[in-house]
Amino acid sequence: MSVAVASHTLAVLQPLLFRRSRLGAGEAAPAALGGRLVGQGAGALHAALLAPPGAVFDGWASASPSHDRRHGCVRYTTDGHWLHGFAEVDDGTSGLQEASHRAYKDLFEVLAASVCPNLLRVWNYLAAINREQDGSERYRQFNAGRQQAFIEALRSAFEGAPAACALGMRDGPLRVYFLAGRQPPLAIENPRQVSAYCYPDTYGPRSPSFSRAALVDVGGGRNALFISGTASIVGHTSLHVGDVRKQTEESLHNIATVRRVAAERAGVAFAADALIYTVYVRDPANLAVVREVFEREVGAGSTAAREAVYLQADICRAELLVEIEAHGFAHTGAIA
Ligand code: 3EB
Repeated sequence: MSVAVASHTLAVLQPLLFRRSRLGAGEAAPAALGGRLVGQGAGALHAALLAPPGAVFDGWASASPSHDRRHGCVRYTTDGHWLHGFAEVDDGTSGLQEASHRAYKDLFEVLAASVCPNLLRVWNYLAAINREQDGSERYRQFNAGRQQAFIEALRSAFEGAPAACALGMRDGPLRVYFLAGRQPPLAIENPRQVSAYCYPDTYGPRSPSFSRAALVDVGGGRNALFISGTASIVGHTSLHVGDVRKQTEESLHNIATVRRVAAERAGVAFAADALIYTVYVRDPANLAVVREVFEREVGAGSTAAREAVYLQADICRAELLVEIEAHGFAHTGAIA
């Protein structure tokens, strides 16, 4: 094959594929880029899987061959069209601010040296997110290190930041999973909420660096919508303190608003019942109520209800009892 043909082939975006698999189902993802394991197994998140039983792997893939690489604290896989990886840092010695700075510094170095420099979606997991340590809450320390790394790498920590989530695990190192691509995503904000990167400093001296959602051309005439972790926050205030039912309803109202804004931008609907959800529940005793409200919203018999994953995790504000993230695909032309 001539070089000209090879480079022409590379110019066509290889479609990004996603599969949520129950472990043991025996399905092999094609040319897997990597993903997130929850439940049992080596490398699984340090969080209890409340439902379904067993283990679940959220895997990203494309049809082209990929290569595993390492850089600093980052392990990643890329096929030249998409890049998935994770940074892992034990914050025990350095402290969490330094750990999150290092995770993001290393992952930005990976992206800067790749043909996939654009961060689309980030999943942040850290132990004891609400614990006070050395005079400040660990989530605030995480935010400080993250924002500093964004700014040093000349990345937007504000408008145009990737979609993200940040959850508290029972223990373990800081782990930051990330998905990147060749083209920048279109950042989506929620008109019911103050953008997280504009939160007042009562929530911490350095604001969180994420957008409410990201819309991405994933090839094959499809767009992906990545909806960030979404909680019971209106404006910048936590609502329904102590009421898990209302918090779940408010979170889903926020997700519906983000879906509507994304649909306007993409010119195509992202139906609630067609998304893939992860539901983070602080207190496992609240699972039944959260699930009831969630299934009522997305439809009891829907694929979304059947495929949803419920994890026990701490949310980044101590008063928040539930957080929901989602992503999905829609067939469409280019993003308007
Ligand atoms: C919020 O809306 C809830 O720090 O990356 C949601 C999604 C939240 C992402 C992050 C935090 C993050 O502020 C918490």
